[in-house]
Amino acid sequence: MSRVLVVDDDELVVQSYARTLGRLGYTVDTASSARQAIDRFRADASDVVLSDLAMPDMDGLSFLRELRRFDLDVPVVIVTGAPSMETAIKAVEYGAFRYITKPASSETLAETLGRAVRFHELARMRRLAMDLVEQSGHALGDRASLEARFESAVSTAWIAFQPIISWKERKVSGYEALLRTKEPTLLRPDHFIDAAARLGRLHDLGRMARARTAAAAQSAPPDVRLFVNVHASDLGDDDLILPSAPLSQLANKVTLELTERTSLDGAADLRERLEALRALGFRLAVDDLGAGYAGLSSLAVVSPEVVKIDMSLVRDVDRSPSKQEVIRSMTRLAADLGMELIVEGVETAAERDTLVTLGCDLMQGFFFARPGPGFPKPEL
Ligand code: G
Ligand code: MN
Repeated sequence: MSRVLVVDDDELVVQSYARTLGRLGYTVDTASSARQAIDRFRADASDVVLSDLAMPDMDGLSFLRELRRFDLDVPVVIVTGAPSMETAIKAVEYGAFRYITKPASSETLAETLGRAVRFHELARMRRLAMDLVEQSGHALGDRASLEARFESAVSTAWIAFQPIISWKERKVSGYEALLRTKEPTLLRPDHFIDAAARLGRLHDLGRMARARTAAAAQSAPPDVRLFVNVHASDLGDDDLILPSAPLSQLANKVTLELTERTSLDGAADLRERLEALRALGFRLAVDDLGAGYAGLSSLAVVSPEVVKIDMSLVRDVDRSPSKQEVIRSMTRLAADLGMELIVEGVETAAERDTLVTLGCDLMQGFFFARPGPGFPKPEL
């Protein structure tokens, strides 16, 4: 038997729905406020929720949003006296299943709830199927469920550090800070960042990551430099160039990595902002060099102190004369320009040894140490 949770602040309305739905064969739970409904639902999930749109403690849309933190699939049917286009659009965005107007006839309820229950079953199957093929992380979902997953990802976010070593000196030269989360559907950093982008929360994410990096850096070994990734969109965030921001306090230890993967062309007053960052004491790196973005090279615009060679060029470099030639030239050019060069993604001794013969010294990759909590010590 299917379970329906009826939420309305009007006791008479609740009783009337309960009778009708009981006759239709549903097991009915009731709640007289949104808060109570959330508690009920968490204690014992129902198959479908029938909710009033206007309630004193929480409106129907906030209720939907809150509910989605606990359940991404349960269909919610919103009942309202006066529908407006705007609320209808919002309701759909937050994953309302359907919208019905008061007073709802027994036939309408039967038909709507019947479909909702089947939909729920389908949604559960779809999730099951996605888990089977391990794609749930990238599934779009509705906005409310994306928000719920994003919030969970933010609240369980942590910073991993991966050493960058100097091979000549056999010592750690710095650590790259890498954003990680425990939210199972957003484990891949690119999915996490995608979610932020879709929700318009990139700046929030960047601020959080920088603040946590600054906090974690308090326990860094002395004399190591820190490398911090900055998304192209962060360049437009005033927090990045704010002298009182947590990371700005450590600026003279920090190199900001700007990826070559996305274009910097869109960033407003880019040159001024890069100037401001340098004035605070930050150094700048162009990250993922050679990763295939075809637009104007950020090298010319940024004129970085550091370049990081993308791991696609490093992979199997010992067996690819053409990759060797490219890296040899890059190493020479960087030296001529007074830029530091770091090779990323070194996974084998053969890659390391080849890179050394090509003139590389600063290296990073699983071969030395995987990113991890604290400041992992590399194999040297
Ligand atoms: O784009 P960026 O260079 O910031 O990406 C760094 C990412 O590369 C991190 O997520 C890190 O876990 C990953 N990484 C670091 N070292 C290696 C490596 O040796 N091999 C592979 N495949 N990935 C690596
Ligand atoms: Mn990086």
